Amino acid sequence: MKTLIGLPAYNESPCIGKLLDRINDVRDEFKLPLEVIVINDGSTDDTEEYLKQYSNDYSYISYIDHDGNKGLAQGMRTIIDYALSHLEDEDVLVVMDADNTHNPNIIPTMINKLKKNHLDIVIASRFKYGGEEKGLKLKRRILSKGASIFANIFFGVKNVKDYSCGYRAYDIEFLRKLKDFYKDKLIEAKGFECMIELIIKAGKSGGRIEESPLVLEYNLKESPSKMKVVKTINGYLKLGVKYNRLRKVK
Ligand SMILES: Nc1nc2c(ncn2[C@@H]2O[C@H](COP(=O)(O)OP(=O)(O)OP(=O)(O)O)[C@@H](O)[C@H]2O)c(=O)[nH]1
Ligand SMILES: [Mg+2]
Repeated sequence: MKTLIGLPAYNESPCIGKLLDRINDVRDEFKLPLEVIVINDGSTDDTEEYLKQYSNDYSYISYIDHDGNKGLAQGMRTIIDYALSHLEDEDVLVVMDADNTHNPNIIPTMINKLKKNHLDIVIASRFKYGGEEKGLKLKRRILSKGASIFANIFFGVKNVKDYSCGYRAYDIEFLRKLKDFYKDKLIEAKGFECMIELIIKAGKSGGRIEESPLVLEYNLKESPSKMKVVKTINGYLKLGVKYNRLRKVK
C-alpha cells in the first residue's frame, strides 16, 4: 500500500520548503511509502524554484505546472486525475494545504483509521474533540464554524463536522468509483467550496466518512491567504441551493 500526498499550491514560496521538510521527517520517522505531487498553479513567486530543487533532491517528490492560475478547484481535479492514474485501489491519497498550517505528523493516524475501520474518507477536523485552530483570527474562526453549522443543517453528511478543511485521506477504490459515477462533474464548483462539494457527493454516494482531530497551525502561516471570504460564502450558498437535503436531486 502506497500513500500519495497531493498539494495544491499557489504562491506558497515562504512555506512550501518547510512543509516538504516536515513531510520528509514523517516519511523517515514512520518509514512510510510516501510520494508527493505538488500542483503549481501558475505561481508568480519562487514556488517553482523550490519545487525544482526538492524534486531534484528527492525522487519521491514531483510537481505539475499549470499554465497560469486555474484556481483551487482545477488544482483538485488535477490531483484526483493524477492519483487515479498512478495509484492502485488499495492505495491512499492524502490532500493537504501547502501553506504549512496542516501538520503532516497526523498522516499515519489518518491512514490507520481509514484502513482499520474500512472507511472511504478520513477528514482532519478542527471540530473533532482534540482539534483546534491555533492563531486564527476571530473573523476566520466565525467563518469556519459558520460553514460547519451551515453545512450540517443543509447537507447533514453523517459523522462530518468539518466540511471545508481540505486536509483529508481518500481511499483510492472509493475515489475511483466516485469519479466513474460523476465523471467530469465530480467537481463543478469554481472556488474553495469544491472541498464541501466533494464531501456532499461522497456522502450521497454512501461513502463511509469519519474525522480525526486536527490542530490547525495557523500561527505558522507565512504566505498571504488566498481565500476570498465573500466569494467563498457565495460558493457555499450556491451549494446550499443546489444540494440541500430537502431537495431530491442527484
Ligand atoms: N491550485 C491552486 N491552489 C490554490 C489556489 N489558491 C490557493 N490554493 C492552495 O489551496 C490551499 C488552500 O489555500 P489557503 O490560502 O491556505 O486557504 P485557506 O486554508 O482556506 O485559508 P488561509 O489558510 O487563511 O489562506 C493552499 O495550499 C493554497 O496554496 C489556486 O488558485 N490554485
Ligand atoms: Mg490554508
